[in-house]
Amino acid sequence: MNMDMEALRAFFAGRVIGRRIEYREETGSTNTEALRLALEGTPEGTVVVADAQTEGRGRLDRTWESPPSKNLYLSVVLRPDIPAVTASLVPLMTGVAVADVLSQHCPGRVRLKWPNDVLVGGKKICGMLTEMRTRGDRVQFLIVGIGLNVNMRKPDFPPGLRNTATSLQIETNCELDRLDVAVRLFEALERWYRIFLGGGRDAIREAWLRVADIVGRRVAVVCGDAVQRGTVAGLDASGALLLEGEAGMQQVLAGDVYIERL
Ligand code: BT5
Repeated sequence: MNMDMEALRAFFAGRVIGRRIEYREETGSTNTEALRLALEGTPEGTVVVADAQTEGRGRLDRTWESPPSKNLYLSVVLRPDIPAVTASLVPLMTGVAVADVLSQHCPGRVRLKWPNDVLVGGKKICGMLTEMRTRGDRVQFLIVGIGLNVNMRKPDFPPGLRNTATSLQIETNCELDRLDVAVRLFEALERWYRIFLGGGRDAIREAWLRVADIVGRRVAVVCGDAVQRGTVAGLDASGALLLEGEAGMQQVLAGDVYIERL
């Protein structure tokens, strides 16, 4: 055991992501737990990992299914010294990092869905929830939450999700070591976070668009009662989706994207 801890510490030496790891057998939400630690001043790169969540959260009060012993539920504390308005690329950066890891298992089948989903074969395998605290107009910290279905089998999903959700186990027919997936995820996040901090915003947008494969497609974006329709032109500098519609170019800041089939 000590040997393992030493090896893990050596692995994370000099890195940001994973420099402190807090493991919980069960927690309400790793994002809530990470928020608590961030308010207490935990260093950047702290990760909260849980085996199970009892109140896993998506956007807009949606639930994230988080049964024990199956998947990865984790939240990373980031403290970039940047204006808050430039933080909107962080969710896209996270998606690109997750896609890097998943592409090792499912090459050519991983797609990013704006703003925060990762799909394999058209089904949702990962959801991300980024939350931010600001101080004045600057970022105080960000909590990047990632829920990744690793060893979930079809019957483990509630019936309503069985046709829309998937896992690495379902896609590859292999049971995977969650720790191994987590370590590769930390590595990918470290790589892309350095690119982000180094000003590589174009690289992030380009990588995101490549994996999303959505430019030129007709989509409907639903946000509450509002629906915006158009052809995807790309992402603007802040990571907002650009739609070419009848009224010209529109910027989409929030919503769920549906590809319209002709
Ligand atoms: C998300 O929200 O996709 C963000 C999910 C973030 C979860 C992580 S887990 C670690 C951290 N701690 C938290 O409390 N949250 C983060 P959204 O785009 O609103 O999608 C939510 C929808 O995805 C639900 O309404 C379901 O339709 C679907 N869903 C729920 N659980 C799922 C699962 N395990 N796999 C696939 N789809 C799921």
